Amino acid sequence: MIRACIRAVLVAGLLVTPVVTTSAPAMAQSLCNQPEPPPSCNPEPGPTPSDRSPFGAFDTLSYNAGTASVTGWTIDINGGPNNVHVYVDGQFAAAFTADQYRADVGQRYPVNGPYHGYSGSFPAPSSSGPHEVCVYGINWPDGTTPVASNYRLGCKQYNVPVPAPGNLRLYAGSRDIVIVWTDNATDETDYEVTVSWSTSCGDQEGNYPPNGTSCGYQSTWRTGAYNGGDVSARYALLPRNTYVFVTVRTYRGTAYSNAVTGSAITS
Ligand SMILES: [Ca+2]
Repeated sequence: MIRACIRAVLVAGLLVTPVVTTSAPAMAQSLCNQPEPPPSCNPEPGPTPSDRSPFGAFDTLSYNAGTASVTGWTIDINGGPNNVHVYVDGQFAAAFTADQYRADVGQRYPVNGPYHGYSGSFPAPSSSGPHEVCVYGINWPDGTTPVASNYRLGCKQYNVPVPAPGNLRLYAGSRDIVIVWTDNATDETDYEVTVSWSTSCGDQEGNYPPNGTSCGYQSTWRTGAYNGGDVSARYALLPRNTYVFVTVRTYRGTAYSNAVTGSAITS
């Protein structure tokens, strides 16, 4: 009876064996599950993670006529000199190597020394309005993983003022005034014109000097955008012999230029 059972197990084993031996990955995995797995199951660990992001500062930004300049410093403790990348309004603009002498950095970080400064100039947008400049310290890797990220040293803004109208000219008639200026802007939304004067209350057509209480009147309107040259506007229905004050400003997006002003007297 026992021998019959053993024979039955052996037969079952013979039947099962071909199935097991064709499953190589299962065999390899099982080797690593042993109490003392072979060396191939335990590869040498990699180097200890030690890469660090750079640090530093974005010290100054200047802008003049389509050229921006930046200065600052950055240190990567893993080596260097590392680079900085400059972005303007989110677009890559320039790269510089931080290897310039900065006595103050050397005093503050004597282990790293003074040669970590950067400075440089690059073309920058000249359209009127604010522009944002951001500087990133680029990581100097030390070969370990995870690789440290770059570091934003800072962001600053420069503003290109909206160009004011040029060469304001006023031509007053008896009841009207013609206003002429030069279009100095290339990207204006429009111009704002204000004409103001004073005359006697309730009598805009009265003569100068007005009798009775003086009242102020003002009219403001917007012109369109222009493509250079002289722009002309006219305001009629003014009282005669009246002092008229005129203001013109360029408008773009959310900002006005400085105002140009002038005055004339109707005849
Ligand atoms: Ca690093």
